[in-house]
Amino acid sequence: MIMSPLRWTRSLQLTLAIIKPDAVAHPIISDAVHQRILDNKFLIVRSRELQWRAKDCQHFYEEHAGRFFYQRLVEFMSSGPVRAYILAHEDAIQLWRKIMGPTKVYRSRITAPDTIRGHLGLTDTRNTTHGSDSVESACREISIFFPDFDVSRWYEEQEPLYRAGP
Ligand code: IDP
Repeated sequence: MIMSPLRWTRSLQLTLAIIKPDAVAHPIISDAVHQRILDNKFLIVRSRELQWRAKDCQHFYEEHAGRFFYQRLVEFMSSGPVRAYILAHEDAIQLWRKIMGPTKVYRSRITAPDTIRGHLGLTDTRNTTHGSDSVESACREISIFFPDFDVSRWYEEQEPLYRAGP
């Protein structure tokens, strides 16, 4: 029996991934990140490119408000287009964070040079990618970038189709 590559035998999870402005500005870098998504067999459920306003960034990163890097982060994330993805995979949240590598680039270069940030990150702020860190944050972040996407409905209606197999 031939299995479709989009058929899965385990449950899928959704996560939100972002390619940050430092990478979108250079297609060779954003293409390399996109290739990591494909190589790791994520299902791309949605994707879009957009230019954030400072107030969008402030809202998205509100948990960091007041920290020393917050203003720099807001300015950077609104400095050029970002590309956002809803990705599906088994344990998508942990898998994408593992592929991204540690937040701080100097650390990822030493301890995880094969990760996206270890390989392509420029600084602790310009660290190439974002990934949700929990199921709750994935739901919140997906709704910010894709307001017409219903996460609960996807889990009810779409995920079983991939899990069911032929
Ligand atoms: P994460 O992106 O690995 O989940 P968070 O702690 O949620 O890390 O921080 C959000 C973003 O804030 C980071 O991706 C990075 O761009 C920026 N950031 C975090 N810590 C620092 C820092 O110590 N210096 C500069 N920027 C930072």
